[in-house]
Amino acid sequence: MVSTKEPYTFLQNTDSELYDILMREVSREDHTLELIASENFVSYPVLEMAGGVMTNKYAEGYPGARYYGGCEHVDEAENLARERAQKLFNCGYANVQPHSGSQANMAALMTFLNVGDTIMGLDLAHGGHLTHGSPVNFSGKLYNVVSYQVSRETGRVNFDECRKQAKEHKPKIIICGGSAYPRFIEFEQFREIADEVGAFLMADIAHPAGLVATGIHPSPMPYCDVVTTTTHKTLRGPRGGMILMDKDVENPWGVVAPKSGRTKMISELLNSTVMPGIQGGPLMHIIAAKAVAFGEALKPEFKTYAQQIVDNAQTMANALLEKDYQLVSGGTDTHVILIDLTHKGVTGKAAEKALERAGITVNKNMVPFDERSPFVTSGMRVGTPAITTRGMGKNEMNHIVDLIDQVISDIENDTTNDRVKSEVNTICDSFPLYRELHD
Ligand code: DSN
Repeated sequence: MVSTKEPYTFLQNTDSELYDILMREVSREDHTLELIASENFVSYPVLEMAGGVMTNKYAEGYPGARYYGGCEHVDEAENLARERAQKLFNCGYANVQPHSGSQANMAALMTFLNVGDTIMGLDLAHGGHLTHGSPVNFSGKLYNVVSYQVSRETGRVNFDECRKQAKEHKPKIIICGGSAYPRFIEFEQFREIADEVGAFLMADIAHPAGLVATGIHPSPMPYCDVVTTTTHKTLRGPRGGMILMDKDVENPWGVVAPKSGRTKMISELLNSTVMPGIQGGPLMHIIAAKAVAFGEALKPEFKTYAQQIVDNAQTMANALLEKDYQLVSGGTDTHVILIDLTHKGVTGKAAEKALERAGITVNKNMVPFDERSPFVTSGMRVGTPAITTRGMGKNEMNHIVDLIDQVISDIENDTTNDRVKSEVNTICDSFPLYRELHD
């Protein structure tokens, strides 16, 4: 268990090789500026629960109906996680067992669809996600995929085209949301299209979940049949996934309970797709850590924090625009900024590498209509959850953009890189992270 008084003593005494690796990672996280939009730093309580003894427990099934004995305390934890998730998102159903966002998406799709059905999702290169129909993912292999895109002019979803595609291809489900879409997800507009073609609507709010929970981003609940998310991005919980529904209703596919002949609720089908459908034993230490994180997110100060994430992203976006960077959609409503580096003459790959040498972690990212491969890309994605968690604000955002610009404008110059690295260290020292774990 992690103790902040004598951290990792057992590991240190028994496996110095792994202890050293862990300490190097603690130090890396502390001494770099983490701008990967999907990453964040959990609190000590979440870290303690995630590193706790519930990792030992097998608990296939759901609270009150497990396949193993001794589940009374993990049941308490999972019930709290579900209750807190429902409160946080103001909804009637939560399944907190998916190991990841991809598992949550797989369970939702496998519940609502048959193999071979048509799905519509945002093109990966336009900000979507692998599980929204990429040919290299289960979603692209099991289903017939029609991808919608953003408009070249606005960088926002092209709803005219999306509607035309939906009318032509009659998808059974439309997925909205993605991993590099800087704007609010337009749930209401997607709902209209879904209704026009008789499709289900699924929202993947993995990225803005913390902003949704605090009311900063619109809620998908009134519009979507099913909602999936991760728990570790803006929501600041442990790495994991979750499935939500506004209201539980009877399934429309005529699935009945074998003994009673009663029509099953969609929640029952979702639950059984997660387990035993695609997962076995739930990660009870992570589910309990999700409960801790949801408890934190229910506190009023989490709203202040979530607003600061967005304020920081907007400060950063404005500073980038002032330095003549092109931003997809011209800015951001959220924690994500997608930068098109084409006219700077730098690839995403080169920018990511140079910035990493300078202690700034970002990821290369395709931009809409990108002519480069996903391994090179013309863009990079930056995000503010992690640096906001460290307590950074407006001054630091402007300073960080200045540092990014110095590196990108002089990408081959090691001296520039070294100078930036030393400024990064100074910033990190002013906003220490997990220092008790390695000092
Ligand atoms: N890998 C996540 C991201 O970076 O957005 C999505 O799964």
